Amino acid sequence: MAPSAHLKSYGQRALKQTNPAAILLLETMERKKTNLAVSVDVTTSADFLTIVDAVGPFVCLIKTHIDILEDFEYSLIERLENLSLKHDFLIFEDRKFADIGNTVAHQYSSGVYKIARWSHLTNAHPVPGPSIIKGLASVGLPVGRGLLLLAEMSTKGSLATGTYTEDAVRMARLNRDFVVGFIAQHRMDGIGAAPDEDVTDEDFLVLTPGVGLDSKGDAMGQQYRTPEEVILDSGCDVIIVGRGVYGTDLKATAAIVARAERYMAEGWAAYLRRLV
Ligand code: 5BU
Repeated sequence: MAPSAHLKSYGQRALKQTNPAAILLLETMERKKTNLAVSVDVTTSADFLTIVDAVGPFVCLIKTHIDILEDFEYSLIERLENLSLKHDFLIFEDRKFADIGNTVAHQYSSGVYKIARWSHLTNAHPVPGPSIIKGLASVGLPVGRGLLLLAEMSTKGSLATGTYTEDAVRMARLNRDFVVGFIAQHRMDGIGAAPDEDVTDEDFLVLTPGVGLDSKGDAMGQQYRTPEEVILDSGCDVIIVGRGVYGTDLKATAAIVARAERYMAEGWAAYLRRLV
């Protein structure tokens, strides 16, 4: 049997992908030697841009919740895109779409945020069934975007387990052009496949939130694992870190940079240990 795809380098894996966003992400990870994504969950544009500029050199991806910015103006997007070019990272709006195909297509293309215009990757809950992928793909595929399905969550008591997770993987397999992988806590290769289905070449990206080095969780159900547990033990590809990097003092830029460097180093060391 062929070795599981995640035992190859990010660069080798880029060669086998067809979706432009997946290729860009893997190439960026290889080039910058980082599997760190920072989730910049702050509420003012000034803090947001300062933190993105500070952590930019250390990340492959910046994850946004664009709707939590209190002073959002569309011009922020141009500044974010400039930082993405300056520091060579991709953008992932963690929108967690969850409606019928027609509605999500509007939410993705239009409204205040026009997510498909600037976000290389976005994500969706599989709960509505395959029509959600169809709706989002009608907007995202023509402009080279990629979708991650939420197959598992990091929170205590999450309902996204067992057959729900298996069904998410089956949905992804049927939409390989647009669905590039999962938000999940483990590698998903082969999950839910029929006995006669050949999935040996399958290579879905797994991006994993719930990563922290100095804490096991928060007071609202978040659960943290270390980069080593996520990348080496669970075979995931990207560690997503929010508060572990930006911390509580948003003005302490030097400390934010130091933490980004630490997570980058830990994530990359775990990846090098799993390469065969
Ligand atoms: P934290 O500060 O590292 O806990 O932030 C984690 C981020 O990842 C935050 O933006 C969440 O919305 C996001 N997240 C998560 O924590 N767990 C999940 O299962 C999913 C997203 Br899906």
